[in-house]
Amino acid sequence: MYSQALDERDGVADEAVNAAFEQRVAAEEKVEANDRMPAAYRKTLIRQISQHAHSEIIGMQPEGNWITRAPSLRRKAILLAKVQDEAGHGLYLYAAAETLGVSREELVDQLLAGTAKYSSIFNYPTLTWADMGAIGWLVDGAAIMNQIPLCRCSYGPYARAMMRICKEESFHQRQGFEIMVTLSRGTEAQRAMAQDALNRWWWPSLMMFGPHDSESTHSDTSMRWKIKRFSNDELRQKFVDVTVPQADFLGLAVPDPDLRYDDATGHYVFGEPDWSEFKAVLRGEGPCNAQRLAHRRRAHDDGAWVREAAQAHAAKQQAEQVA
Ligand code: BYC
Repeated sequence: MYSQALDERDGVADEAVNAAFEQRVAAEEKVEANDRMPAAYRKTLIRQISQHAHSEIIGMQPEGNWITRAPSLRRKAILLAKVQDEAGHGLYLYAAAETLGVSREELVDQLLAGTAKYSSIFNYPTLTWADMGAIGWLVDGAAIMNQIPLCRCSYGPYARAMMRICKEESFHQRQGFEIMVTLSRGTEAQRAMAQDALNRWWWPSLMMFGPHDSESTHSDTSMRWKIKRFSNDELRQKFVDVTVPQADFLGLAVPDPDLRYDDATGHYVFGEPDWSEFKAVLRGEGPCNAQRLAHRRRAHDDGAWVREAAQAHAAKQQAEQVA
């Protein structure tokens, strides 16, 4: 349980402790679970890691929707493996958050109560098979762009969890791009499906990086503490620079009339995402927010017997060890 005792041990009022911590982080030393740390550092890590864990768990739903309808056995096996990986990522991340003194139950309760955030991207529907391609290519592509720098995060347990996650994400991204290649080289109808998926997922993917730097409440502190290595806008720009040539390769059009390559800077100039839509999704008013939470709550209730059985088994084993 995240407790006041931890805050007190962290010495929020102890300037010497905080100064020593800042120096260690500036020197690129890793912070480990039992180290003293400012309460605000602990709090922001719990916030970010738990939001990330929730995103992985809720992120299973849009793709889970297509497991039974995958167009071949091969595609079904790959999609099943990908969704299982996401469950695993959620578990590593809850475990990393637990090293900070919060319990998984508490975090899961926050998600189920609707008081915790998870990535905006998972509140959009997956309408066609091409969405499996677009999610892998764009959503996992954006995730990798954001998460590779997190492998160098100052908090050791999070950084180590991210290394494993990133290896799997790169497989996810490639499987998505391969679906897009297949569809874009297919029939007219398949090409149209791929274009439609790109049209619907492009802007929500850009929103994954968060608000503009000027609107980002946590960036400055998180960058000073080397939790974040790049700002939201820097990562968004990197993503656009890498992804637009991939869309060209696929022969698909990025749905942005303002998109152009700027020779002078060597970067793409792109239009403005609809931030009012982003804010609405964060308020719980996206197309699928209610559906995603309702499904998660149902799955949690349906799994009650598994948790009870695991606890009974653990108690039995413990009793046997004592005997
Ligand atoms: N959606 O000060 P800011 C995946 C919130 S999983 C919702 O810039 P920060 C995958 C932000 O939390 C993808 N909320 O925040 C899984 C903050 O709210 P609070 C998830 C967002 O933390 C399965 C407020 O807006 N990836 O890839 O410095 C299948 C102000 O923002 C969003 C991660 O979680 C958003 N898009 O930066 C496939 C990576 N953006 O907490 C793929 C780890 C911002 O004050 N997280 N907010 O209430 C991060 O890197 C950072 O937390 C963010 C935001 C870049 C997301």
